[in-house]
Amino acid sequence: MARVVRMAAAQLGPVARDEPRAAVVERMRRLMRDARADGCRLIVFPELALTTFFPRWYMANQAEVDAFFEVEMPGAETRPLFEDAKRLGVGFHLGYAELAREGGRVRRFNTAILVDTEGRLVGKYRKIHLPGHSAHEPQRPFQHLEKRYFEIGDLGFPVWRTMGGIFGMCICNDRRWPETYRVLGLQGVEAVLLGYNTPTVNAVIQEPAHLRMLHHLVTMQAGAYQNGTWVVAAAKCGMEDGVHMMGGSAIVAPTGEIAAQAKTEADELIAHDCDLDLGRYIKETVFNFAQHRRTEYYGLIVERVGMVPPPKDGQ
Ligand code: CDT
Repeated sequence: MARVVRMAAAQLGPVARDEPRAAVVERMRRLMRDARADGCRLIVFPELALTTFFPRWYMANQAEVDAFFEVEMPGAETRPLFEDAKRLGVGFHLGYAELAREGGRVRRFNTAILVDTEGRLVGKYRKIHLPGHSAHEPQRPFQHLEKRYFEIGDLGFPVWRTMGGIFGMCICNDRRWPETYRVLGLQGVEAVLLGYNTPTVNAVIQEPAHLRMLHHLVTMQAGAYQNGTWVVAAAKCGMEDGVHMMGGSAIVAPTGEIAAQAKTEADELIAHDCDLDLGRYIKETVFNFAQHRRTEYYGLIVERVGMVPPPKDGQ
């Protein structure tokens, strides 16, 4: 019997810097109700969904930065999402800035959680590929200070057996890296859930908007096909506090095909009946890892971080 889970990507339009958490949560709750009405069992919200994408600003005052972080999950403002999950029977993936007190110190991560259809928190992922820079670079039209405001995630790329399938998570820039999908693929992932905030303009080099969209889609399509998994990706997009953020939320099938894609740059739900067995033939044939992977030749992937070209003639 086919294992079909109807999944949704809940794209969010811009969240203004002064928009209260409670107002954003109300927008998300409406999308959850729409997802329920559409028969969905799982909904994916964007990266740092509860606030504006604050790494675009340099802030010297840590208290000002910390105002964008959640110190508990659920907290007073996010609890309704958990209650709705249980009441509606719709699980969710949510990205947020996490302030944790661990080992006697304060730690800050760009985090995503997975909540099941009973409203239980079943999984947590902390973003590993943090893009951007750590020092203020005033020459840029806008900053991308994820390396300043977050630590590198320390939880690896786990998967969870829940809601009838095997689910993994990553966050935004992680989706561009084949390593992300392969580590999840080696654990049999059937759906990779992710949110993103991607500026339409490259702040350091001229790059046409159509290429930005191509790179967003092509990496997810390759990751899906090469690991026989669904990929469900939700943007926060539109003109947010003066910076245009890319839309293009998508549900990608294990075949690499785009099954659904957002049309707007506003709050929008896209949904698809995802057959979790669709990737099985890929996992059992062309990408049957046990039969075909040649790990004896892959050592460089973990031994070497940066590219080292061979010496030039005579050197
Ligand atoms: N949020 C996030 O990871 N955004 C990046 C922008 C890259 S430019 C520094 C992304 O990969 O979409």
